Amino acid sequence: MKIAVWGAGAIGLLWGARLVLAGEDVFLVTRTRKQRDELNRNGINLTEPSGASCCISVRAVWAGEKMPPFDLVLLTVKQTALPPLVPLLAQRCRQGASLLLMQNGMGQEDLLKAEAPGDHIYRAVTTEGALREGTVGVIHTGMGETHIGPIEGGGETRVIRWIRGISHQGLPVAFNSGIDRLTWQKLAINCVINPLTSLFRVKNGGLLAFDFFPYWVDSILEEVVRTAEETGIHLSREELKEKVYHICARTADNRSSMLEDLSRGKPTEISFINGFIVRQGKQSGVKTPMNGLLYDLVRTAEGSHGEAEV
Ligand code: KPL
Repeated sequence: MKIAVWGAGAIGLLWGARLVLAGEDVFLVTRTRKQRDELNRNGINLTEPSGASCCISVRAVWAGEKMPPFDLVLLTVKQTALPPLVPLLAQRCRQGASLLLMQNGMGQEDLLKAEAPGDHIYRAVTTEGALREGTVGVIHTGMGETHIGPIEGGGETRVIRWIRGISHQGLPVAFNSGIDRLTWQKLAINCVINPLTSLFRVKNGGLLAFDFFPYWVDSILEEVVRTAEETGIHLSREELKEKVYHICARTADNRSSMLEDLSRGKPTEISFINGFIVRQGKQSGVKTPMNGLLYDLVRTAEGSHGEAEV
């Protein structure tokens, strides 16, 4: 199976390295020629959670150049980078290829379904920590697990057999037929941590010190739970609340991806996180004032780049 890891950020580099080590036929697709050249010259510099590091040779191609047709594409680019990629993906994939979405947030599946109707779409939800270092380096900051499942049911497929195969080779992945519920749970966590850390310019653990935090957690999660319910997904607010506190504590020293984006003047994924809840709420008649407020505030902050962190 010819595999592409499309997007060589932290998760892309981590998965590119792992798949090469597992002996898979994999290409890393980069946004820039510079990163392609460096990867082809130096490989991926992977630092394990133990601190040990090694260099892994990879084949990298630039998104705009000729490449072999792929059977499976791991999409590790941000949601914001996806729309212009969709026509390219259609050209670079074999008919009936599989796409594996590895981003935060929800909302781009419809675009992919419309533009690549024959393709099978899977989603991954990961609890692994990875931090990009320079152009070709990635630090694996925390072990975790990645659950993968189809976004629309279906029987046994080549990709499902592949997931089982790589999990037997020691890669921390598991097939999960209920990936929708896990995706909503991850979305709920991102709806709380990402906008609040970026608006208050604190690391994930910093949120725990704010008096207002419990109130915000309850109100944001309540809206997410009610919105999810309308799509047939049952979530428990109490369980989500526990997860939010647990992640804030476990990743206390991390800057959320949205805080990173905002500080660097890059577009954030807010439209696919709180913005997704607002859109879903409008469709189903659920009021979402807290998520709406956070969406508006982050959109406003996107206009003013690079302020100092508190
Ligand atoms: O997924 C994350 C992100 O930063 O996007 C969390 C869970 C908040 C960890 O930082």
